[in-house]
Amino acid sequence: MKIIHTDRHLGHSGHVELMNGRVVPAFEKPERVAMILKAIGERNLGPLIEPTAHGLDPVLKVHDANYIRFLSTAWQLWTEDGRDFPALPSFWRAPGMRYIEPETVDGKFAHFSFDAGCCIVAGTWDAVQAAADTALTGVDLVAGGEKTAFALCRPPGHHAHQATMGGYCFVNNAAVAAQSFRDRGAARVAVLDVDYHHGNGTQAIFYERPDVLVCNIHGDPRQEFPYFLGYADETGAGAGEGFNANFPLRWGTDFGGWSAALEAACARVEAYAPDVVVVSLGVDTYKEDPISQFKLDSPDYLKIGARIAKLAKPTLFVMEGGYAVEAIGINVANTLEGFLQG
Ligand code: SP5
Ligand code: ZN
Repeated sequence: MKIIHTDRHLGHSGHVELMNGRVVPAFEKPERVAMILKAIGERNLGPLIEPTAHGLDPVLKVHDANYIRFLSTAWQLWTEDGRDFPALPSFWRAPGMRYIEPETVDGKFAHFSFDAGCCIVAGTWDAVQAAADTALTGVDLVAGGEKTAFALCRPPGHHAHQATMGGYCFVNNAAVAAQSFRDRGAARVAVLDVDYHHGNGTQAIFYERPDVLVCNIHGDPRQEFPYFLGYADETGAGAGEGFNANFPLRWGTDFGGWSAALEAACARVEAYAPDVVVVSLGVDTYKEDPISQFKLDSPDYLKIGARIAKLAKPTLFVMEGGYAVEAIGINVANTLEGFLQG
């Protein structure tokens, strides 16, 4: 399987997040990709290819133009204000407040974010664009007839809404890919999100659409980030009613409980009979993940890959989360190897 990768993600580094009330180095860091590349190379899973430039049009099909303008100018706005350190929001909107883009930098950061998980540095926008191009190059390969491909996106994407960043995510790479498959003639696309966290952005983007089925297996929002989306009763709305499926699981869930949810999610995908599957691949379900609470072990990822292969559909893997840097490469490589052997 071809692995799409560029070192342009390296510009998104030296950033920070808030953890338990303190500013700490971000868990979403460049070393994650280095470890994945190392494991993929050791297993000979496939050649690395560079993404090709696709411009912003495919991104603007799932994100608002004002939001993309903000992302592309955020670092400039921040530094024009005399700040020479990484940018973070420290204000947010509450329900009942106005939805109007402020003119000033802190107001814009507040308007376009839902947490302090999206620190912006000088190289962030270039890395974000490169990640979207990485996903879109994966679409080129799979729409062009390859059985599968792995878009090694960084930063990740599944928490990003139409006009909101959060959870380390700026542009929703998996949603951009799903939309691009639609635009290239796929009638039905299924997104299977196996990241530990609910893919709130992907759900929101396609919530009222029947042409993209979104299935999510994740930490129960009663306990876990992003807290305010991901309940089992969110089944889609309007024309999209019945085309969203959530499988929230309690902290401490092991592979027994998790794989039962995967089976149920795969049954939903099979019933939908999609032309193509986009897998939002997070391995933060791993037992040693520093910010997560599931108990999956490295060999379990071989079985996950094999179950996804059993769907027997063209499949694009898009990288999302996973923060246990020592094991992230093994866990991603196991998923891909399980798929290739399955
Ligand atoms: C793409 C992705 O996986 N994004 C995850 C963003 C998670 N951000 C919030 C993490 C909250 C962690 N809480 C840990 C509490 C430990 N005391
Ligand atoms: Zn995650």
